[in-house]
Amino acid sequence: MLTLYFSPGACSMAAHVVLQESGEEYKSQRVNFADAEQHSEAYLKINPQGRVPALILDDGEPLAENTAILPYLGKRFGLWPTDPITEARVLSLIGFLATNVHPSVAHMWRPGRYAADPNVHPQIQERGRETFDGYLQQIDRKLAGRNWFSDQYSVADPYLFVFYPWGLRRGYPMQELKNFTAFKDRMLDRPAVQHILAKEKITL
Ligand SMILES: N[C@@H](CCC(=O)N[C@@H](CS)C(=O)NCC(=O)O)C(=O)O
Repeated sequence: MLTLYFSPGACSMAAHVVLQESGEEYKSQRVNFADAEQHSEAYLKINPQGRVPALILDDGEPLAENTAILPYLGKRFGLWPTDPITEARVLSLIGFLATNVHPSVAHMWRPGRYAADPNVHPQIQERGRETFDGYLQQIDRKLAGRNWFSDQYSVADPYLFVFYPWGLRRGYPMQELKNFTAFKDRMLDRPAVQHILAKEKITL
């Protein structure tokens, strides 16, 4: 059975939704950031980067990184395109979220990752905010006239969904992003999304 290590509202929520949608039995294990459990000796054996998500596979071996976990789950549960070009496009979207959008958020909320000197943190945070805001607008444009991030619903959608509450938390006027907001509402219609939001105690 698969086990997901997650933290409420974190990027691990994407894999959590996919596991819930799969209908397959799975376990989920909360990693308590308030107690710095992600840096504990036990958790570092699961993911040496001290981050969630981490997925324990059927053979007991851990798998880290959204860029690996989401395609794996997508292929296992039929939320992944079979056509090579469409697959490349979904990978491109996942890569965009993992390596562009997510780091801009880390600049806002985890400036200590980027500079030891706290005096420069406000500058790093400001740059993160500007960059994140630009990505939110870019995502909104990309969603114009479409239901999902790619042509069909895929694991890229729960991943994209994570960034909507993050935009609210950042204080961006998310309602102004009409296409992203309509996408968020479509996600909220899905029972698995409702279930995981309740389980992780996330309100939108
Ligand atoms: N590249 C990783 C990034 C994972 C990541 O940064 N996770 C955050 C939560 S969204 C985390 O675990 N943060 C804990 C920390 O910074 O101490 C992935 O996409 O899986």
